[in-house]
Amino acid sequence: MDKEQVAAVLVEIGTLLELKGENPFKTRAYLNAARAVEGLAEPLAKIVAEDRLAEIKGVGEGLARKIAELVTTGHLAYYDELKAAIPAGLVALLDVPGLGPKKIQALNRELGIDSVEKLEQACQAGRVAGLAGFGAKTQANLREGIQRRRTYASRHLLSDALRVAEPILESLRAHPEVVRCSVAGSLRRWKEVIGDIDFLASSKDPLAVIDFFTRQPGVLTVTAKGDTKASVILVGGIQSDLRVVTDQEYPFALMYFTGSKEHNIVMRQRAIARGLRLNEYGLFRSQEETRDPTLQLPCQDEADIFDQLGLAYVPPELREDHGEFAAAEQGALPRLLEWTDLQGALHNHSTWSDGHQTLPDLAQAMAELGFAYWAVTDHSQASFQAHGLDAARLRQQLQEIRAINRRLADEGRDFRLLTGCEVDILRDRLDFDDDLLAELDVVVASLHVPANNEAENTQRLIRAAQSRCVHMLGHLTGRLLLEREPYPVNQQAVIDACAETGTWIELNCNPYRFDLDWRLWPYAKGKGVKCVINPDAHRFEHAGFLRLGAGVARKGWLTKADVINTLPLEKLKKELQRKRG
Ligand code: DGT
Ligand code: CA
Ligand code: CA
Ligand code: ZN
Repeated sequence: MDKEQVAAVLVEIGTLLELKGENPFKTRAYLNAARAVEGLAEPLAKIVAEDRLAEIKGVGEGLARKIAELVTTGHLAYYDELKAAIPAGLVALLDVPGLGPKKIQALNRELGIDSVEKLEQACQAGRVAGLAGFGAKTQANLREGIQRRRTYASRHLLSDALRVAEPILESLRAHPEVVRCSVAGSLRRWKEVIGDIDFLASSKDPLAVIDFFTRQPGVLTVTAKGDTKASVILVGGIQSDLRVVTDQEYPFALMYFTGSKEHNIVMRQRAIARGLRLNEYGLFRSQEETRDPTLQLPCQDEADIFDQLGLAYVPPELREDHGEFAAAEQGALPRLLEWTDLQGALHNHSTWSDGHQTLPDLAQAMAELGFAYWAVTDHSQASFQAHGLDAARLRQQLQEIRAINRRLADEGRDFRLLTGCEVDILRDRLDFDDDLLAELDVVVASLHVPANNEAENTQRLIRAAQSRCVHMLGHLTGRLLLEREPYPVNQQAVIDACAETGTWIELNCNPYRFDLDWRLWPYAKGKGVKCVINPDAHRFEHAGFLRLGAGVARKGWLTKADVINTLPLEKLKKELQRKRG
């Protein structure tokens, strides 16, 4: 286990202990240790190997032993026993938004609630509202949270699915009996939310490959194991299938299992219209369903199949039956953005607000990653919970950034930090005056405290777009995938206003956001609105979100020319002046 995973288990133990009603000091020890582990600069495995865990502040001998067990075996007996000792229903209640250990204890003590089902019934009967510390509003929120969890439980963020899928894919590809191997399904199509992970491999020895798959480190449970197919549950509770086919069938199976279903249906119809049959086994010269190899049209890869059906190769991200057929028929598919086209990012945070890295550390790390620029856009004063900056602090920050840039210039480095801020869109104005905003290289305007009213939110965003100081709108709908619905807003109207005012729209590529949604980018692009792919980074690692965001941009049909942060620094600076000039 790496440090993030270990820290997650420690946090979980702390929560379980609290749920059990243990002494708060003991609980807090686990949370502190989790934070210490997460903040380690060295790899955890190295510290364990050198037996130096107990040297970490906040980690005593007992905790050191537990961490070592987690790192070396991936399991912890103490944790398993603790989980087993607490009724599963109580643990499940932790997943209900708004419920922590204290509230769960109260519900259990006062109303005998020990499961999500019982909580839902109690809410329906109105018995929760009467409890001290709950009230009618909390009761309504709990009900809603339970319903939302139910629909989301079997769905996962793209980033979580990739994190478990990629090592398995790599390992399958290295297996000597595997000829070709890929992910398929929604993951290959780069959907923002994934149901299950589909793997496809070709091999002469399917049994060996299937056996190997079921023994991968990420596999928690094997739910089915046959001659050509296996199903497992992976870490994080994600379901996954592997299918193994012959190498001749591989392109057809890959196309079929990549989907989407809607895309597949049109493909099949196109085949039928040509007197052919397309299925997961092949493309056949036949008027009816068949698997007869003598009728097979030879295809080496997916491109050959598209070609047989009169289409240019359609990248997996576009296979949603959202216009790809018309474009592929006319050879008019765009050449999609590549994530290596990105030169930097224009919405990021530092320790000056709620980010985890200092400005010098950011400059150093982002330059090393090969970026040309990195804008620091910390929160403005209204976002006090995120330590937003007031005007005086922001001006101080500008001084520091300029000093860092002077040093970079002296050292002959090409990389630059850009000054900026993520300014809050308030009810009737922006959180900073135009004078101050005009001093900044980059201004992102975001709505962090929306109204419960579509017209008002839409109006506020449009007004922000009309400001000459605002370069782009940040995370337009405020959604958090699988957690929080978008606030009510007329996105089309806001896009139209951005088109009129020359304002860019962010594609926030935090994996919870991917906001603006890929479904709306073709509309925005049609209106001439430019995209900025922003990680909204609060930590070094978040630079990696750019790769995810580029995939989402591809899914939105965007090319290099549609995305502002593909520009080199000098051209970017010119674009940043355009609205102001
Ligand atoms: P997911 O897993 O819900 O995120 O979405 P997918 O697209 O990965 O769907 P999944 O895993 O059920 O199936 C993988 C692919 O297999 C799907 O994208 C298209 C193909 N497929 C599955 N069932 C059908 C079907 O009934 N008809 C057609 N034409 N294709 C199907
Ligand atoms: Ca799937
Ligand atoms: Ca599947
Ligand atoms: Zn924000």
